[in-house]
Amino acid sequence: MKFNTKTIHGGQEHDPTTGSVMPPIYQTSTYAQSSPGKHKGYEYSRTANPTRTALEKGLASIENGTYGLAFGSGLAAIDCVLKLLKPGDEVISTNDLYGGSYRIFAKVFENYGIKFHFVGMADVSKWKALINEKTKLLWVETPTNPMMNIIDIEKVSEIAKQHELLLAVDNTFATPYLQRPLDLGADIVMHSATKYLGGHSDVVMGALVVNSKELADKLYFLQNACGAICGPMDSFLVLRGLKTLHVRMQRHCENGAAIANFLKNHSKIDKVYWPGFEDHPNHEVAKAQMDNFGGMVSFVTKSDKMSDAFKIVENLKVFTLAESLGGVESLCGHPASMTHASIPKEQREKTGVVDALIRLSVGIEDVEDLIADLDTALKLI
Ligand code: P1T
Repeated sequence: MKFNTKTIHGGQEHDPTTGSVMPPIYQTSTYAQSSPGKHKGYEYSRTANPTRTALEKGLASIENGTYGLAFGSGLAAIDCVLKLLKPGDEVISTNDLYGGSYRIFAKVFENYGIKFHFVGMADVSKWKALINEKTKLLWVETPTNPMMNIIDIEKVSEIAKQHELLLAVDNTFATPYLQRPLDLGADIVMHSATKYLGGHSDVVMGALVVNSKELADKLYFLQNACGAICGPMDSFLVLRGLKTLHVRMQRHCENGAAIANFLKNHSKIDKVYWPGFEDHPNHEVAKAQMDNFGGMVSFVTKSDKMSDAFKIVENLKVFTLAESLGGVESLCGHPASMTHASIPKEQREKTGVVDALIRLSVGIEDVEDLIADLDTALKLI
């Protein structure tokens, strides 16, 4: 099956009891057994639930993977990956990443004896020397949140293989519509399914997809042993989201390109971060590993003032000022005080997350309305 067919049919079957086209929301915690251990494949809903199983199969299918796992949030999915590690192990992670990912690494797992190196991963020569016998995991987010840097997954995966390291890629911004990390050599794909996969800002969820049976068994063990699973209603909602992922992403990309170009040509704007620009430092890598450039755009005004950034986000009317991204509606955010507030100022400014930075999640409304909204707000500064 090709991608657009997989989003709808991948890993799915009609419900065997009724023929129901969508899987029922199996709102049950447990399943009857005819004799101890004799059951129909389901024992307890932390371990497995048929609605979640349908979603997990769908997730595996669209990422060109074999095994999918769904969790109660993106961070719960990251937590599961980190629990593959032991005290003394080291991780090399990109330094430009979602603030909550930084927080779970630096403020939670550091306390359990795991060491994290945060470094710009776009340039391999800058971080290769950090690899030592304790290094176990490479953590890549690409495009990065919120600076839209691009990391060459294939190149990182060659290094991971040479040194027998696990490579995990947070594919939240790109989605498998644009980029399939397992095909490029990654071992684990991670998602905040809260974003584009769900697509409607009505659910918080995380996901992992892998190909290796051995790795999948370890992750399924942790998913069940630690228990950060999602419920059947949320599984149903994200499964429904997957079915329109391709048409939504197509429009997100079109609108994202139009907004990025509008901002680039605006007299009051200094920098626009979007990998579709030919002068983006990693444009060639983006072109090679992604099928288009997505709907996320960040920018800084020429005044470089936080007060102007606040004025813009407070006065946008079609864009809603809110955390999160990837829904059908356009959102704007101020990373320094919102999504990336948990990264120390000095550290975040090094990667470009300055106080004047604004991040847009461009939705699928009529783009003329989005441009008019930005134009009106920019007149106020
Ligand atoms: O929010 P949650 O579902 O737990 O996912 C965390 C997460 C992981 N990775 C990336 C790239 C993310 O963007 C996120 C969540 N991000 C936001 C809430 C945000 O507004 O950036």
